[in-house]
Amino acid sequence: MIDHLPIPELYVSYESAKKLKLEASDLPSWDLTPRQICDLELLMNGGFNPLKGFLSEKDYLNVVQEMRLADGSLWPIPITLDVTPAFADTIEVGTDIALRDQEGVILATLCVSDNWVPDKTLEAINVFGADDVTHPAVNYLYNTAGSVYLGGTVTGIQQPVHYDFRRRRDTPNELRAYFRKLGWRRVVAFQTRNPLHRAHQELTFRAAKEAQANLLIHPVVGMTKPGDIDHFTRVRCYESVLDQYPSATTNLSLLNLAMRMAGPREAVWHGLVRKNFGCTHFIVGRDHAGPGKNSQGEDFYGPYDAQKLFREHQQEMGIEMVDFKHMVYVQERAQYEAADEIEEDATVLNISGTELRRRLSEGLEIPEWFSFPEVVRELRRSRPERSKQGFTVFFTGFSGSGKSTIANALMIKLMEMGGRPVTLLDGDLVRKHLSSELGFSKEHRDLNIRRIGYVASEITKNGGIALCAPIAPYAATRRAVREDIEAFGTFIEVHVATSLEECERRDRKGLYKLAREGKIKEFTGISDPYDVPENPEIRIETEHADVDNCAHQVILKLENLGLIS
Ligand code: PPS
Repeated sequence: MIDHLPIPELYVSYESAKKLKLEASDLPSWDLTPRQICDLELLMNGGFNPLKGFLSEKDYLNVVQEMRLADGSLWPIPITLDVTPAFADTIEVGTDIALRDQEGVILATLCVSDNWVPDKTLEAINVFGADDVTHPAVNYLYNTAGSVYLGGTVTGIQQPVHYDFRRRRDTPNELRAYFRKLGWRRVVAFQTRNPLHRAHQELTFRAAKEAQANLLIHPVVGMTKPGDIDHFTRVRCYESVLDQYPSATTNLSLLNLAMRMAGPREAVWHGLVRKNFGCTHFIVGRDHAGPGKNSQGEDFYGPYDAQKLFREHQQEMGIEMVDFKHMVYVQERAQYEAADEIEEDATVLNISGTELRRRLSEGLEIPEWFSFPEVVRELRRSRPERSKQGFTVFFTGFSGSGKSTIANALMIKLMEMGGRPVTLLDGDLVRKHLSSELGFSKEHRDLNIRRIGYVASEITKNGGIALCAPIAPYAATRRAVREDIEAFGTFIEVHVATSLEECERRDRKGLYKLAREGKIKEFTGISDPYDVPENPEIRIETEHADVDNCAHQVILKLENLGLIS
């Protein structure tokens, strides 16, 4: 039965918030990252109950090692405030800091009780099951998160502002009140980060029927797996599917959670959060919140590990698991049925996620038995076929390797073809127009490349072609740029693999000579490192081909990927 009592929130009253906001403007302040904003919202509104703030070191270690807070309460995912060492150095334990959103609005204060350097390897292995950066959360942990954590209790001033789908966003107490008002006594929640197709509609409908419960479609709109369909598109898809359910049985509410893709631990976390939102049942599927393959090409988690861990804890959690029925389309009977209930000789039709993406990107038919026409229409609107999508070609290589020359030739060829705007972000030009204050330290190079990545991602998002040609010596930074771009379109890394000896022999700008004489410091290849790309989409050997041929190799790859026709 639903627990209709309100869940504790961390907000202070309206009057106190006004006063606190004024006082907080003098405090040291931390600008929250997008992930931290998601975490803070769920801390403040009770979605992460019983947490009262960002984890202390003691709670963190317990969560990492035992999946429990220091007081023994079940909690599988560390909710931590990661900051830079420079910021952490200025913060004394016992002081308050202001937590601001990305526009500088103060959302909360944090009374700092802990300031420590975490053992990230321990966190990666225990929480995510692998010290492998192909796992998106492990990659985030090592390459995005700050190296110091601050812990302490949070005092909530105001909710993060959302301008989109406002009527579909509910706090735990708002949803609890909604269930109470409608007299819903049993509610089964469906977690998703993908659009709903007919199979999902069938399984959620059946799950609700089996549990004799109402249905809450509770998609994540905070952060999901890099490369997922954006939440704007997904929510329009969900809304169009709602009237497929018997009227007044089903509700759609958006959850501003930042997923970690932590499989079994994540399933338990999702369950605890849904319990806070007033649900009595939770659907757990095959490979729930699985991040895909690891660097060895194997799945990170077993397909039913999440169900197993959830089942072990469901009593304690107070929310019951409904296992996901794998629904398949049976052609003879023109309907969806549970895969384990159909006879062997039935003709089963299926379209995998990969096949769906292929059909969308190539503009091919998506049959009505698979999805709803409104959903397909929305997907096509936001994901035009590949030859109309934006993309980025990212050249990397030593100074003088030929990056700019090949990128220029490629730009001309693409402009000759027409159809999409082309922008060249050449290393030298970027340093003149965007990064004129930067030098060549690791920090400055990273900043320079992240700026290029940001501009390229905007161009890609808006359907253009970005050609980037910096040295970009660090693999981790190139990888971060790839992620930024792949959220919107294709990223093609081109390693211009001219050897250092050849670049130095050419020495077109006379810089190698100066670097050898020690007159230029931190010079890539001479006195500064270059991580050779391990798996670029293209590797070009310029010593055996002329510029036209090098640019043509890229054109062939773009054709091969369906990006140009
Ligand atoms: S980075 O590392 O990607 O930020 O470098 P990038 O912005 O592409 O470098 C642009 C050009 O700066 C010249 N230059 C140096 N390169 C490497 N190391 C040092 N210390 C250095 N100082 C100046 C170099 O000619 C780069 O141009 P390209 O086009 O690569 O020859």
